[in-house]
Amino acid sequence: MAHSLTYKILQDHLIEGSLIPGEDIVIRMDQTLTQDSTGTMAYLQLEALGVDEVATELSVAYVDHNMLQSGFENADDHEFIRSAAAKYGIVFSKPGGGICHQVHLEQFARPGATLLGSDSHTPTAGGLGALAIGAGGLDVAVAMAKGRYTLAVPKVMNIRLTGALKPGVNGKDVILTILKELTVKGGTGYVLEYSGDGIQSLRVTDRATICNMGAELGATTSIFPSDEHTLDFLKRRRREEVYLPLSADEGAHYDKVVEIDLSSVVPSVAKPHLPDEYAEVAEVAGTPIDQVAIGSCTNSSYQDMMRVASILKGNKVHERVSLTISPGSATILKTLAENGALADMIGAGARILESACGPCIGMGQAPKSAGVSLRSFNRNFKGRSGTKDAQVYLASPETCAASALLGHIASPGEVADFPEPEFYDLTTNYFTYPLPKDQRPTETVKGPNIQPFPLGSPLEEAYRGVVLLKTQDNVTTDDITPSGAKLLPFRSNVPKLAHHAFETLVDDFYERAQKYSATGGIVVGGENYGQGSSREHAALVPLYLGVRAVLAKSFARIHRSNLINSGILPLVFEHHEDYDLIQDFQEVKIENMIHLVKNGRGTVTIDGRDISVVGNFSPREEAILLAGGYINYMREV
Ligand code: MIC
Ligand code: SF4
Repeated sequence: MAHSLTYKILQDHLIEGSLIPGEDIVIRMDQTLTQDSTGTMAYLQLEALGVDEVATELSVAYVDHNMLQSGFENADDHEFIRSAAAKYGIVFSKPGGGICHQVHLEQFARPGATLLGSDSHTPTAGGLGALAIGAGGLDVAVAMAKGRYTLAVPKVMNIRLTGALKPGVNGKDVILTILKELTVKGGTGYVLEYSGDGIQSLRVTDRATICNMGAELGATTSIFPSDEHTLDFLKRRRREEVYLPLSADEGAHYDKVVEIDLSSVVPSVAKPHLPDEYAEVAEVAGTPIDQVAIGSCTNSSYQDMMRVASILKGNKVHERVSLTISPGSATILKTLAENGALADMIGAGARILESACGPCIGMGQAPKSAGVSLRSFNRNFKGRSGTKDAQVYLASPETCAASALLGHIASPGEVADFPEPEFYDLTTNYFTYPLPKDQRPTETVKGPNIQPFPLGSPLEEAYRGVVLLKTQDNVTTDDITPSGAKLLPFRSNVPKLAHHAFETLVDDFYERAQKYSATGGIVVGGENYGQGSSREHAALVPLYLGVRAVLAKSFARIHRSNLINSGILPLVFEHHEDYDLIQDFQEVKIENMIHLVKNGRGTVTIDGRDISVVGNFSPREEAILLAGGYINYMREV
């Protein structure tokens, strides 16, 4: 049978099961990556699994999120991760080495490999033909421990690109256009597989940008074929030995096909506060801006930086605008320093930040009150920038740079191409490679900020509680467990984070949970509940606060898994209109929870009314829920 590229890679890595959409399979994970804000939890969980080294071909622990070190907390986290990497045989990438997805693309990703990362933008490596999936920390811990990952066989959507990009338009404009077509939940349940003549006009870095923001569509991952652009990318980094040409079989079956004509793509933006709030730059041109931030795992490649430098060269950033630039990796920053592009940026009045996530996750550079910020990033959720009433727009680095000069949103015009270095001098001095097994330390270092994580309890027969909170559609994990400079230091401290649960939606969730601590309760959601970040804190914090179930119209993939892994029931309304009847603080009864989980459907009684709910749990998910979470389940099997 003619297979998609996705199914070819899955087939090649299959350990258990068969490729039937919706069925669980177990695949071999060649590589894993973690970053620090989810990594602390992943390494605590790896310790709890009791292995002595990783079972993958390569695992890398990056530090790129919590970089402010305004107290001992971040530094403690870094030290814990460094020590865990040394103990378990993992490559450690120091702070300053760069953003995990950019560094991984440059130095480690390879066509045809499987990669699991504790970050939702792990699919960036799909730009190089890897099958790269984002997951919660616990799934990544298990992949490190056993080299295996269980997933439901996804459907595959073919995005056929025709035509060629016009000058001044790049991968970011393409993915914003796709977001307009498909919306933030349009990719749910699918791998997005790109093909068509149009891919010839996309370099690996543009492809990586497109795969990166597939996360904003809710897709399981995104992938491009591996071709001469892939070979060129690898050659320039002296890594051509990992090259493998890869594409779908002729006549491969796809569950859905979408066609995009690249020549019709124009400079685009996402308006506040969702990545699918599409507008052409021309429609919002002239909007005054206060801040421009260029960088993030989406758009911080050498190509992106050079195009920005060429726009800034010899010009002056508008006096009202604060322009920040964070190159994606130490290698990129060093190359820019060597070829003079950094001087062009500084000369224009840009603020150069270190190679890290920075403003993308609210680690500094919060805009002023009600400020308008234009960013080359991937997410513009309300409050994520650190300023609740900021208006954040997303655009390509070229649009950002041109707008920074003018002080308002503006079209980038045509940016001249630039020569790419024949060879990049890949910076490896930020890496610590693991020692031979018999020389590795046997202990990890845990400062006072590293607190144990909560564990669920085996499923009880009957349950009584209240509706602790009813939310709307598209609630993000940034809403459930906010991040930013104030909270990122506490990613290894769930009790502390709990005080801020749902704080972008209501200011008293913690008090509500305290008031009903005897029974706990449920959270009610609309469509696409838990979209965005992979942070499992968005499940662990509710677990800690006594949330037993989340009842929603639909769930985002990673968050649903994280809920199950923590032992919280993700239930879906059978009839969406029942959602309208529910209010905060109504009484909740579930008479037969075990039966509900085993049967995959049942009844939740809210305010005396029976509501039909569906679980659709796989046998494995059922066993995990009955055990009260993945760790309990692993201890049983
Ligand atoms: C994000 O972009 O939201 C993050 C921060 O990288 C998260 C991970 C996290 O919450 O730590 C992600 O995308 O998974
Ligand atoms: Fe970092 Fe932002 Fe990318 Fe998340 S989206 S990994 S915070 S740069």
